[in-house]
Amino acid sequence: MKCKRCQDPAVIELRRHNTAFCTDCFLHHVREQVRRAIDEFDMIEPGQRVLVAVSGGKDSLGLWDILLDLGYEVDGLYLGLGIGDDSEQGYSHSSGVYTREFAARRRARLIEIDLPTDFGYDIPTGAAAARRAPCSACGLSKRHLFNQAAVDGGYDVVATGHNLDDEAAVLLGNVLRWNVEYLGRQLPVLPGGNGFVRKVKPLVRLGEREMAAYCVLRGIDYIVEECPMADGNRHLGYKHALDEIETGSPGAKAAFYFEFLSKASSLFRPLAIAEQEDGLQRCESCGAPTTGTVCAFCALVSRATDPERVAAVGVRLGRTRRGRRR
Ligand code: Q46
Ligand code: ZN
Repeated sequence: MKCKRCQDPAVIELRRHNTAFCTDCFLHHVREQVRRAIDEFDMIEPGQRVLVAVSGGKDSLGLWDILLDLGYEVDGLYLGLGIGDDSEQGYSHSSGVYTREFAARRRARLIEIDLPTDFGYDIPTGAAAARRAPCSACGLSKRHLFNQAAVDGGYDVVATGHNLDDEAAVLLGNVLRWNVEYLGRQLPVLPGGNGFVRKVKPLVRLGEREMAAYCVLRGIDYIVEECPMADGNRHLGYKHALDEIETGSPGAKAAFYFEFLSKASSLFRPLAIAEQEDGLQRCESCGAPTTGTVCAFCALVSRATDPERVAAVGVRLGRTRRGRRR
């Protein structure tokens, strides 16, 4: 198999694009897909400061690498979730190590926030104490803290490593339940304003396999292990279902997502806007925009760190210390 661009031996075949590339042409293709996504959806203006949310995985580290190579002023933000035990193999511990190694290698600036140290809870215990699903408590913590860090640091844009597979899976989940507010907000760019920093997803034109290949070919070490809390997560089931469809019909995933954006997304937009702009005020505890008196994050922290709730969770899970049984 030859590279369709330069005729050298190919290292990867991309059935969706009906093409194959050698290493150099593949790296060019990946950067080009990111550049096109940024242009097409007006994600980042020249000279804007970008904060990329990094988890130590292939998507976020790959995105940081690509944005640096495309010449953006981009710093990283790593959020320690306290998932897994404290050993070197523990999930959060090792994802932090991969992230720091990448930042040091690229001489890039990394901002770190650690939930257990800075806010007094970890995701497994805090979510149980607050009676929320782990991914719900985790998503809420990430959304709030990424936004807050961007506001505090004077960044114009927060970039996340959501790829085409992620976005198509979320879309499938939202369509299966006709979650119209979520459908109205499922965009590659969420505009800023009202205390929210602009959010962008520059990897929407790239799939998981492309990002994994990018990292391998660029020599970027990343955490391969899935988050242990993802077990049984509906999102993973939707991904597998879409992978099956894609195998028989290459390009189906991209068509599903991009045709939604061009043909249907605007129909749901008014519902989402109404929800976001209705009665926003400042959280009386942290100052973040919220529809109540206290924002959802501050409410989560107060429940997740409530000594009685945490003790009850410890007894229920038979825990002797943080994350021991995970
Ligand atoms: S990190 Fe957090 Fe994910 Fe783990 S707890 Fe769920 S949401 S699965 S991207
Ligand atoms: Zn708050």
